[in-house]
Amino acid sequence: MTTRAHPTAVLKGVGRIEALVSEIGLLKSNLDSVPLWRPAAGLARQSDEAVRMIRAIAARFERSLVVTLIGPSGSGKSTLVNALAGGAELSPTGHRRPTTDTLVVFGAGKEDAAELTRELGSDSVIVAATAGTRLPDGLCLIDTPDTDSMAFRRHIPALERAIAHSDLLLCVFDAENPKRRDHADFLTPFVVRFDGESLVAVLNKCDRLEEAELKTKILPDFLDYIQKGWRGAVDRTLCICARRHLQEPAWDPSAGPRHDFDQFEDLRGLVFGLADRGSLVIDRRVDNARQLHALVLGEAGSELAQDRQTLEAARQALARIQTDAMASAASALRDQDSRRGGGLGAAVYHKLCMRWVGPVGWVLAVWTRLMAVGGGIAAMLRLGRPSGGFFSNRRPGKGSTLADAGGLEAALRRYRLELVGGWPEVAELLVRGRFDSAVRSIDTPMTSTGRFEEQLSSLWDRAIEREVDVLARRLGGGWLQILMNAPVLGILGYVGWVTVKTFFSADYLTGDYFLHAFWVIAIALLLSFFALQVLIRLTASPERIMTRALDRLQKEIGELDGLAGHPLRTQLDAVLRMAEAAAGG
Ligand SMILES: Nc1nc2c(ncn2[C@@H]2O[C@H](COP(=O)(O)OP(=O)(O)O)[C@@H](O)[C@H]2O)c(=O)[nH]1
Ligand SMILES: [Mg+2]
Repeated sequence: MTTRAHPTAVLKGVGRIEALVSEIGLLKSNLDSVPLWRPAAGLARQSDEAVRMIRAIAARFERSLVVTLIGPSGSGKSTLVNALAGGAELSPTGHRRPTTDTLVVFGAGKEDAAELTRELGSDSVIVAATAGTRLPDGLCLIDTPDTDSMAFRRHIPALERAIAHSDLLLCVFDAENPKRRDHADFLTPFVVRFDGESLVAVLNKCDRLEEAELKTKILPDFLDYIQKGWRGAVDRTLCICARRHLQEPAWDPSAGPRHDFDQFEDLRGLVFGLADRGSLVIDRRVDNARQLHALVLGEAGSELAQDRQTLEAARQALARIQTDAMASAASALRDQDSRRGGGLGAAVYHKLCMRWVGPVGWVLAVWTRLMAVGGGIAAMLRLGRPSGGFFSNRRPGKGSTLADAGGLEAALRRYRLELVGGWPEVAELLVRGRFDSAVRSIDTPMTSTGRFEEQLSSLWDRAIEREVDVLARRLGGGWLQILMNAPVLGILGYVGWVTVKTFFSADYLTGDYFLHAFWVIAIALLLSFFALQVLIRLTASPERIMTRALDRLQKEIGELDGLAGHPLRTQLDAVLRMAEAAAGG
C-alpha cells in the first residue's frame, strides 16, 4: 500500500470514527423507538446510510488519496486531469460531446488504483496508463463523465459511487459560464457531505476572460453564488487555466490566453501535498466522516425542532384531558350511593380483633366470628390480604368487570367519555406534529382505559384499606384497651383476691358467692363491650370509611397516569426528549 500514514494516526482516526458511528447509532436507535413520528423512518435510513459511508471511509484509511473531478460538460475536467498528470492526453478531451463516457481512474500506485477501480465497478471504469505521468504515489484521480450530457441519467450511479469513494472533490466550472445553476443544484446533495476543506471549487478557462473583470466581478459573483447554492459548504476557490499545462495546448492562433493569472500551481500543490502526507489524508477522511455525522445529526435536529412546539402543546393537551377525565371519574364515584360497603363494618371488627387483648378482646373475637358466620361474609376475611381488596374480592376473576362495584363502573364510564371528548384536539396537534394519522382513531386513547381501570380500582381498594387501618389503629389504642378492660379486670381481681384469702383462712365461700360473682363479671364485660361497640359505630361506620376513602382517592387520583406505558405517550415523550437533546447539544 502506498500510505505514509503513521500507525498511531490511523489508530487515532479509527477511534474518532468509532465515536462518530456510535453517536449516529444512538440517534438511530432513538429514531427506531418512535415509529409513530413519521420523519423517524427517513431519518433512520439516512443514519444507516451515513454509517455505511463513514465505515467505508474508515476502511480506506490506509489507501491513496482519492480526488474526484466533477463539473458540467466542457468545463475542462478531462483537461485538468491531464494537466495534473503531467500534460499528456490520458483522458480524452474535446469539443464533441460526450468525451468521457466512463469513470476514469488514474493512479501511480497501481495496487490502490486497481482496488479503487474494482470497487467502483469494473464495467464503467478503466485505469489509464500511468507511464510518464507525474502523479505522486499516494494519489488517485477520477475523471467523471459529463453530468449534463445525453447519457446523464445513466451516469448518475457511477458518479455517486465515485463521490462516495472520494476524499477530495474538485468542482470544475467554466469561467465563461460559471453559473450553471442546474449543475450547481445537482451537486448540492453531494457537496454538503464533504467537509469544507475537502471541497475545492475550480474556475477553469480563466484565460478566456479579462484579468481585471475576472478578479473584480466574475470571481466575487461566483463565490457569492456558490456559497448560497451550496449552503456555505465550499472553503476555497481557485482560478486556473488547465489547458496551458498540457504538453500540447494547441492554442488557436486567434484565441490565445489573455493574461497570465493562473492558480494552477496552487491547486497542484494542494492536491499533491495532501497525497504526500498520509496523516493529512487521514485528517481529511476523519473530517469528511465528521461532516457526514454533522449532516445526519443536523437533519434530525431540524426535523425535531420543526415539530417540537406542536408536540409540546400536544403533550400538555393530553395531560389536561387526562386530569379532567380523572377528576370526573372521581366525582362519579362520589355521586354513587356511598352507603354501599356492607363488608366494611366487618372488616373493621376483623382488624380490631387482631389488636385487642383482655376480656373485652375475647368477646370482640367471639362476636367477630359470629358476625362472619351469621352474615356469611367470608369475603371480608380476605380484606386483610395484600393481594385482594374490597372490590377485587367481589369479582370472581381478574378483569371480570367491576359491574357490582357500581361506583367504579360509572367512574370508568365518565373517564372514557371525557377522554374521547378531548381526543380530537390532542390528535390534531399530534398529526400536525407529524405523528401518524392513525392516532386520530378513538381507539388510541381507549387502549389505555383497561390500564386505568386497574389503576383506579387498586387505588380505591388501597384508599379503603388505608382508612380501615387508620380507624382500627385509633380504636385499638392501648389506653382505650386499658380503660375498657379495667372494670372487668378490677372485679375479677377483687373476686380472685377474696377467694384466695378466704381459702387460706379455711373460711370457704358458698356457691352463691361464685354465681353472684360470675354474673357481676358477665354484666361488666357485656357493658364494656357494648360501650366499645357504640364507640366503633360512631368512629368507624361504613359511611364514614367510604367518605374518608373518597377524600383520599380524590387527592391521590391526580397521581394516576392512565396513559403511562401507552405507546403513543411513550413515543411522544421520546420525541420531545430527543428534540430537547438536539436543541441543547
Ligand atoms: N481556453 C481554454 N480552453 C480549455 C481550458 N480547459 C479546457 N479547455 C477546452 O474545453 C474543452 C472541453 O474540455 P474537456 O476537458 O473535455 O472538458 P470536460 O467535458 O469537462 O472533460 C476542450 O476543447 C478543452 O481544450 C482552458 O483552461 N482554457
Ligand atoms: Mg471529460
